[in-house]
Amino acid sequence: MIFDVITLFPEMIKDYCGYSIMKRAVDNEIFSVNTINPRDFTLDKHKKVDDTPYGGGAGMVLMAQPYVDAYESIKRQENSATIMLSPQGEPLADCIVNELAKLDQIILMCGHYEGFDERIRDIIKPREISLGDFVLTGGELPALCLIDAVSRKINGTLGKIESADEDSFSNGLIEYPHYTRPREYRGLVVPEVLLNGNHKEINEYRLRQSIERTKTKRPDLYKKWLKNQ
Ligand code: 4GX
Repeated sequence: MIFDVITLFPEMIKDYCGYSIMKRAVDNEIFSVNTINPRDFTLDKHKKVDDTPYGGGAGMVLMAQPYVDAYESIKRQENSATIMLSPQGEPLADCIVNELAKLDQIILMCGHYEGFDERIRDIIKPREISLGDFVLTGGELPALCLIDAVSRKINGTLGKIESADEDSFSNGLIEYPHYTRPREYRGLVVPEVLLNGNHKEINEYRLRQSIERTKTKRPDLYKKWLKNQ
């Protein structure tokens, strides 16, 4: 898998991918993360990437030419998708993440300011994905969230112990409570069932906890889960 990120702030992308599980997977060549900076494709001496909006109004708009040229410089793999991160997109969810994890290449378009000259959308025709109904200052964080979520579904990114099969959402439920040493902390004790080594009982306990928690914390997910039983 190759992630190609079109961004005016490549360091934001590179830095995040240099830690923890992401770093290990990149080092092991499970996937790679490249950045393409539209500023490198400007044609004027001031390297201008944005301009004031036609029709007036606040903020700046990203110019079409540097962005489209940056996009067209990317070598396309056969099995690829181009995604624009924007509050106008479809909300990201586990099923979309699974679908994206099957691709060989994901091109991510990060915007800043008021967004893109509409002709960038007209020409590139990206799929638009949103992280949720709130507004950020730029597309880099949502792009990183998408890379992070997709990369952990790729074989080799997670070790056996971190396995994605036991994630929340893989079974439509949120996670059961976790505990580690010590057995007692500030008078709070670890549930007895987790200490007895009976894995059938432990699994039953965990499933019951997952169901209970989903019911109270995420009634929307619980309804969907019930339907699928
Ligand atoms: N989930 N933003 C993108 C600039 C922009 C505006 C319009 C394209 C069209 C966001 C989100 C998000 C803020 C990233 C505006 N780009 N992205 N940016 N929520 O709020 O994905």
